[in-house]
Amino acid sequence: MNFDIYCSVIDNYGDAGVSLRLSRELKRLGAKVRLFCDDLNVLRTIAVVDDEDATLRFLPFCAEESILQQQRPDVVVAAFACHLPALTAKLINAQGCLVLYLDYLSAENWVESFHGLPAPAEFARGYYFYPGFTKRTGGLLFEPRLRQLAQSAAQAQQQPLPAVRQLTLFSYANPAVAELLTILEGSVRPSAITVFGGKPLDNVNAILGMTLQPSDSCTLGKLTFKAQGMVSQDDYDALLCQSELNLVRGEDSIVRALCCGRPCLWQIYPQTQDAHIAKLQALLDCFKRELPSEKQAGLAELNAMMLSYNGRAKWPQFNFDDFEPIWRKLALQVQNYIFSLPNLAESMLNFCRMNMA
Ligand code: TRH
Repeated sequence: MNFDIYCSVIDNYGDAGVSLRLSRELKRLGAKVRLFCDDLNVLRTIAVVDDEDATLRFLPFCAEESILQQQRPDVVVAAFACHLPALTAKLINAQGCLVLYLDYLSAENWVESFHGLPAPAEFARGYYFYPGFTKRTGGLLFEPRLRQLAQSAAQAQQQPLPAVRQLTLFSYANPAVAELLTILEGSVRPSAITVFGGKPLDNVNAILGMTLQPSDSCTLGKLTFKAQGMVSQDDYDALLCQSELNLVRGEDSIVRALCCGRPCLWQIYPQTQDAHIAKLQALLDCFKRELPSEKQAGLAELNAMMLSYNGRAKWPQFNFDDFEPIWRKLALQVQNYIFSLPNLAESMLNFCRMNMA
C-alpha cells in the first residue's frame, strides 16, 4: 500500500516526531511511504540515517506536480489538522484517494465515538483517525523494537538500585521543576539529570540562575545536571528505558515513557481554557478504570503529582524515597496496559484495507 503523509510543524517536535514514527512503522509493515514535511530540518534532527530509503522518502510539504504524479498514493494522511497544499488537494480529488485525518492524542471518552467516522467535507473519501488509550480507538504508536528495548532494560536493572538515580528532563517552561528538584535534593540517593537543550535547559537555567549550554554539566549538592543537545528518536528511546524517572512533555514522549515501564511525569502541551488539564485527568482516569483494582497502589499519589507538575495542585505530602518502589511497580502495570492496546500503524492499515474496497 502506498502512503503519502503530510506534516506541518506548528511548534516543537511532536508533529514531526509522530509523523516520523508512523512512517517508520508503516514501512516496517510493508507499506511504501512518502513523508511531506514543511520543516525537514526538524525531521532530520530526530531521524536516523537509515530512515530514508526507497520505501520511505522525506519530501518538502509543497512538492512539485511531477513528484506527486510519480506515484499515486492509495492513502493520504493529513496529520494534526494540517491543510494540504492546493495542488495536492486537487490531485487527491482527481485520483479519489482515501484520506485520513490523523488527530491529536487524547484519553477523553468522546474519542472512541469519533474514531473512524467519515469526514467528507473536503474529500469524498475522508475519515477521522484517532489515536487513543482504549481498544476502540486507533491505539498508540509503538513498535517491537521498543518493547524489546524496554524488556532488556528491565532485565538489566540492577538490584539493589544504582547509587545514583538517572533522570531525563524534557519540558516546556515549568516552575514545578523547581519543586521537584527540591524533593530530589532531599532524597537519600543523589540524582543525575540529563536536561535537553532548548526549552528544558532554558527552564533549568532560569530556576538555577545558570547559563548551562548543551554538553556542559554541573553538580549542586546531590543533583548533577548534564545538558544535552537533541539526540535521535532512537537514542532518546534508549535513554528513557535506561532512566529511573523520565520527565516528559508533549504527546509522543509521554507514550514512549509509558511504554518504557519507568516512572514518569508528563508536562502536557498547554492549551487555552485548561483543555490540557482535562486531557491529563482523562489519562489518569483511564488508568483508574483499566488497571486491575489490586494493582493501583500509588495511582492517587501519581494523580496528585501529575496535577502538581502541571501547576494545578500542591505537591502531595509523602516521603519520595518510600514512594519510589510503589511508583516503579505502578509503571510496570501501566506498561502492560499500554502494550495491550492496538498498534496504531497496524490499525491504520486494517482500517485502510476495509475502506479501500
Ligand atoms: O516537542 P513536543 O513538545 O511536541 C508538541 C506536542 O506533541 C503537542 O501535543 C503538539 O501539539 C505540539 O508539539 C505542537 O513533544 P513530543 O510530542 O514529545 O515530541 C518530541 C519529539 O522529539 C518526540 O518524537 C521525541 C523526540 N525527541 C528526540 O528525537 N530526541 C530528543 O533528544 C528528544 C528530547 C525528543
